[in-house]
This record gives sequence, structure tokens and C-alpha cells, in this order.
Amino acid sequence: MSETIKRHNPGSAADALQGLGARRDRADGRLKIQGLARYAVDHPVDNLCHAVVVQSSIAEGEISHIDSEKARQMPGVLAVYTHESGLTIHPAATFASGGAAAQSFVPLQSPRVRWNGQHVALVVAETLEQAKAAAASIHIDYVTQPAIIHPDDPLAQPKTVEDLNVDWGDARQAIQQASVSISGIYTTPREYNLPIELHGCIADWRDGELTLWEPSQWVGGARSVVSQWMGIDIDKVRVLSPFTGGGFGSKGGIQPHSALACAASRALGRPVKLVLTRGQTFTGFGGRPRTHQQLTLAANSDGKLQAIVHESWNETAREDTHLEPCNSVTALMYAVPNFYSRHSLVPVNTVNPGWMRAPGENPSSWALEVAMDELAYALKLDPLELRLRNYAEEDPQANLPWSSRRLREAYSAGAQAFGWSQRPPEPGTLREGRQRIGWGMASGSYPVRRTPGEAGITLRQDGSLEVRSSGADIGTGTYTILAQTAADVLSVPSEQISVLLGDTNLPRAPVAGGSQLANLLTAAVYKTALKLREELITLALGSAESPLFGARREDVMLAEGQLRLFSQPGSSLSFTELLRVAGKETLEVQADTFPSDATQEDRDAADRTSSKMIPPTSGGFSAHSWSAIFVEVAVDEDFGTIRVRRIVGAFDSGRLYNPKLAESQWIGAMVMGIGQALLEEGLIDDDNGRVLNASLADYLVAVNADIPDMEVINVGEPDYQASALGGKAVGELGIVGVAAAISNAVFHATGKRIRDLPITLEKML
Ligand code: MCN
Ligand code: MOS
Repeated sequence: MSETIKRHNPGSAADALQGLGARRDRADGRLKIQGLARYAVDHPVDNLCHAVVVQSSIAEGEISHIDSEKARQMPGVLAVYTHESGLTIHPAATFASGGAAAQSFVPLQSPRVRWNGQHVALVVAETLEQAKAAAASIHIDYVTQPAIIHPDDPLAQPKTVEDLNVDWGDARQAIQQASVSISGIYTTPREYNLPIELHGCIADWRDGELTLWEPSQWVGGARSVVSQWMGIDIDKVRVLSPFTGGGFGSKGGIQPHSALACAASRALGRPVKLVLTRGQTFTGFGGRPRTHQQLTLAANSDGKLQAIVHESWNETAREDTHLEPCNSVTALMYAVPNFYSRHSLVPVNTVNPGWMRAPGENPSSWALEVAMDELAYALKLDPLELRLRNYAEEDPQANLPWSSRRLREAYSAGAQAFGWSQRPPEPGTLREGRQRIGWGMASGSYPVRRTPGEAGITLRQDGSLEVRSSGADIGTGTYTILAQTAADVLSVPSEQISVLLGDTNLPRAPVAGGSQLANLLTAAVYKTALKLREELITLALGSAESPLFGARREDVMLAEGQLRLFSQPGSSLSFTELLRVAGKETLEVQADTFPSDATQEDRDAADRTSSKMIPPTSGGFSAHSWSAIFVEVAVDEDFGTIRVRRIVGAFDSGRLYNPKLAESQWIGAMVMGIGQALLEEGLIDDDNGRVLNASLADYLVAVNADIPDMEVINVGEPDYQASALGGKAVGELGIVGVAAAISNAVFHATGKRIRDLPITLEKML
């Protein structure tokens, strides 16, 4: 169990406002600890009924008959819906096509079965127990057709994603001429997001309007998908998600079971609660797909990379697309004169895989950073030294300067804290009794994405301030940092500022995905707070009863929740007094970060689709966060068991809005990386595509006992090319590179190179 988590970032503790940069505790923390934060399915709703999903038991074919007579007669049962019930749900635009749905699949529209565990029936009853009992009594006959379960199946047909082709120089020829090259195949298994809060919702359809309590990383996207599913005007839908118990990507796009709840509520005229069981979440939506990467690195004897050739694929659903771009880090990490990469999709019978913390960057760094370690041994160079010799001073793919890249600083701070200079170069030389000890390192990166958004702030007569945005806080700290932002501008302690989030009635916001929300919403709140500040000053100068009446604008300052004059420190006016003398009940302002020529359509698109996400290479700079991860493992000589004994991560995420919360993000993501490296693996039955370990007992994630001493170091500095307030991406960065660093440490301990995740003990023997 972890004894220490070291944090190195002092923050601005003296700051009485607890504004940006302060290590303020989570604003929502107390509510969550006390059980007062209401999650989606906790909402008390009158006349509620309960729905239970039935999933298919074949991977490909058709339903020939569903025997639901018995279920319909059972106590409390209100309805059993199947593909024959006429419960209409229209497909919605997916992320792959610029929309906001995670899958194009909509349940119960045909007898066709595309994967094992697809939703094929829905039972609604007065109580959950009644619905469960009735669902268990349903019998389904299928006509089974040949399925493609594994991407290695000869019937599987890879499709190259042309948009992801990256070429410069002549990589194949350069490999021939280079003095050293290494080549390997690196794979990752299916992995699952598994947030503690299950995917469940309450749909309440009343008088043609639909209210949906839905755990979500993006209520705006969810609302647009729901309106498409139900074929109703978007203004008739309200989605609420004030608290979300984790998502890790799986709540970025609303998933098909929610369509069933909405449709059933419409049909029955009653609010419907539907919660997937933990087992059903493994096939109700997808996690990270299997990935496969063939990577060749070639270098000269001085350690300078000459060429990278990278060919990869990820599996996807047969009739849906999830892209896990495995070359996203490979093409920008190192200075290399010749580069070639291709990425393909391999359709198989699975639920469409989905976003899972750092889709693309995560597998990409897994392959690249293990390969770099292999190359270091081939060149007899220290792995860190090899990275420094190939340091990319600018983005080699985009040919653009970095907005900032404090990766050297990350390497040196991480190495120093870890004691890397003491590392013996030969594998297998460190040991403690029967434990072989190994040290490994890897780099990581994550892009800074940008989507415009809005915010609102209301000042009330009692002096209270409320910040409003529809953006989500999925456990990250959005509530806290938005209050901190407004505090800075308005000179009011952030604890006194309330924040409303996660409701489509609030100002437009993009998805809390792609680690973009903190930068985007702090910018929007900052602008809004500046606007409010200007309005307050205007009122103070223009209201005859104000002690500041007629003063010069430049003479006004805000301090301790008051307006004051520099020239006459005695003359002050509180916000409450100001509203009174100005004869106003409230003051409400809204501002946004859209370009000034943005149309209504542009604004709606940013809130409802994924089409407005601006890539990290816009504006003449390439903007990314960077990391260096150092790991010590102990491998038991007799049993092959691997323990991570310590881990140091040094990160450049630009300016930190709240160092305590950013560190918690990095730490949480590193924990997830340890699980990915050593434990996580979806086991699929090759005969029928069933997920064999669809439970938290059988699908192992890292728990407290797996977690060693951890240390996080911030090396970032404000980067105003990357974002308005100088921050870069945080949420996903910490997982990138962790599995590679662990695999590299395992090699250093044992001389055994594992290129296939997870690194389980049977692979060590
Ligand atoms: N932060 C900061 N300074 C910055 C940037 C961020 O202090 N310059 C801190 C803030 O507390 C902010 C948090 O880091 O709230 C995350 O910010 P950001 O990197 O912008 O990420 P998002 O707000 O967009 O959150 C989504 C991101 C993603 S994409 C996944 S996946 C993920 C993650 O966050 N899933 C999570 N972290 C998670 N944390 C929890 N507890 N649960 C999840 O499901
Ligand atoms: Mo995160 S996987 O981009 O929601």
C-alpha cells in the first residue's frame, strides 16, 4: 500500500482568494464524501418505473423468435420491448462523422445481432426486482451466422485510414543504410473504462418534453444525440449531469441504453430508470480496442534516429467506427529525418470500441517507448541519453515550433528525483534476495485541443456570485477551478463563489474529453468575469448615489469584494450596495470564446457536435503536454510476480490552475497505467465473442494494494500560445507512457522483453 505520495508544487498558499494557482480543496468534495452529491439515478422522481436490458448471447446472426409471454404475465411488468414492438429510435451522428454519439447502433430496430452482448430486449416493471425477474424469464432463439471474433481471422478485412498516413523522407531506404535497427510487434488487449458510477439514467417524458438525468462528460452532445434518436426538436430535450462518478471517456458520447430509457418513457408516459449491470457495461459500450503495432526504429551508431516505420491497426465494430490512432505520438516525439506510418481499422463482431483515457496516445507511446528502450540497448546507450540525443526541437510532422516543450526539464527533474544516474546499464544486475529489481523510463505526451465555449456569471443582491456553464465535472475539478478563475478577476474568495455545471439549460460547453475542458472553460469564465467587472465599474461610476460617482475608470479597483478608488482608499462600495444604488436586483453577464464572426450555427455546433474541435497545430504552434515517467519494479524470481515499487512522473502541462487537482489527475492516471501494464485484459471467447471476464472480480484493475510510492513533479510554465490562461492538457497525460516504463523496468530487472500487454506472470516464466 502506498505510504507516501510526494507532491512538489507549492502553489500560491498565501493567496487569500484561493484563486488560480492555489491548492484549493475540491469544491464538490464535501458533498461527495457526505453522500449529498446527487448522481443521475439518485434523483427522486414520482411514479418511476424500472427498466432492465436483455443482451444477446450470439455474436452474429438474427433473432428468430423471442418468447416473452411469460415475462409479460409476471407481477408488476408494464412492458416488454423487442425489435417487434415498434419502439422507434433513429440513428444519430457519431463522433466518427463529426457528431456526438459513441455508436451509430440503435437498439431494437431489427432482428439483426452484430455482437455478443448487444441490447435485444427491454423489460419495464414497477420495481427493479420485478423487471429483473421478468427479464430472466425471456427466451430468445437465434439463427447464427459466422462471426469474425478476432482480428487475426482470415475473414477480417483491414481498411487503411488514409487520413492518418504520415510520410516524410524515405524511411525504408534509410533503414537499409542505418547502422542499427530494431523491430518489434507491440500489442494491447481490449480494456474497459469501468467508472465506479454505472451507466444508468432516468428519462422523464412529459407533455412532449424530455428530461434526462444522465451521467455525462458532455450534456450538450448528449442532448443533440437524444433529439436525433427521438426525432424531436432539440429544445424539447434537457439533459442534466451535475455530478458524474467517472467516465474515462465512456461518458463522452451518450450510449444506446439511454435511447431505450427515453423511448420507453415516451411509450409508457412514465419516468423510466435504467441502469446497466456491471456485466452489461462490458458490451453495452466499448472500451479501448485491441491494438497491434509493428514498429521499426533505425539509428546510426551515434544514437541519432534515421528512420521510423510504423504500421498498426485497431479493431472496430463491423458496422461502426472507432479510431485508435496508434501513430499519434510516434510522429512527433523525436527528431527523425525519415518517417513512414500507416494505420488500419479491422472490423470484428464487437460493440463499437470507444474513448478510453488517451485514445491513440496511450497505445502509441506503449509501442514507441518500449522500442526506444530496445534501441538504447542495441546502441549500448542509456535510454534517457538516447531520448536526449533525438530530442525534437520542433514538431517534426507539422514543421511547427512547439508552443512550449519542457520535456528536457521533465527528464532531468524526474531522473534526479528517481536517482536514475545510479542505474547500472546491464539488465539483471539489481537484486534484493529473490527479487530482481529493474529501473525503466518512458516519455509521454498529449495534445492541447481547443473548442470555443461560453460562460455566464450572475451577481445577486445579497452579494452572492454564481458561475454557470453546461460543462461537466467528472471528478476532475471543474467546479473548483471555475470558482478560482472568477475569484481572480472579481477579488472575491473562491469559496464564496458558487458554480453551476452539467445542465443543457446553462451556457454552451464542449465535451470534457480530449483533456480540453479546463483550458476552455477557465478562458470563458475569465472573459465573463472581466465583462462583469467592467459592468460593475460602469454602474459604480454612473449611479448618482454611488460614492464612486463621476470618478475616473482608471482610478477604480476591486478588492475584498468591494469597488474602491486608488486615490481615496476610504471610499468603497460593496457589490450589494452597488446593486442597491443602481436599482438592480441582479446583474447577469455572459461571454464566450468564439471568434467574433461566429454564427449561431457555429455556436450550436461547438455544443452539439465534435466538428468544432480545433487541432493542436492551429495558430502557428504545435501545442502538447509532455511527461517523463520513471519506474522501479521488483520481479519475484520464483513466481514471476511483478510489483511496481515506486514511480516518479514529471509533467509539463503548462500553467496549473490548481496544482493539487492537477497532481491528483496525474496520480490517478498513473494508477490506471499500472493497471493497464500489469492487470487489465478483456478475455474474449473465440467461439462466440462473449466477454469472459465481464465483472470487477474477473477483470482486474489496479487497487490500493497494487499502488506503490508515487511522486509527481510539475515542470510546466505558463504557455499562452497553447491556451488563453496558459494551461495545457492534464487529465489524460498521466497514463501515457506508464505501461512502457513498466515494461522497460521489467526488462532491466530480468532481461525479458514483453511487448504484449498486460505483463502477467505467465509471460515472465
Ligand atoms: N487542471 C489544472 N491545470 C490545467 C489543466 C487542468 O489544474 N492547466 C486540472 C483541473 O482540476 C481540471 C483537471 O485538471 O479540472 C482536468 O482538466 P483537463 O485536462 O482539461 O481535462 P477535462 O476537464 O477535459 O476532463 C476530461 C479528462 C479526460 S478526457 C478523461 S478520459 C479523464 C480525465 O479527465 N477521465 C476522468 N480525468 C478523469 N478524472 C476522473 N476523476 N474521472 C474520470 O473519468
Ligand atoms: Mo477522455 S478518453 O478524451 O474522455
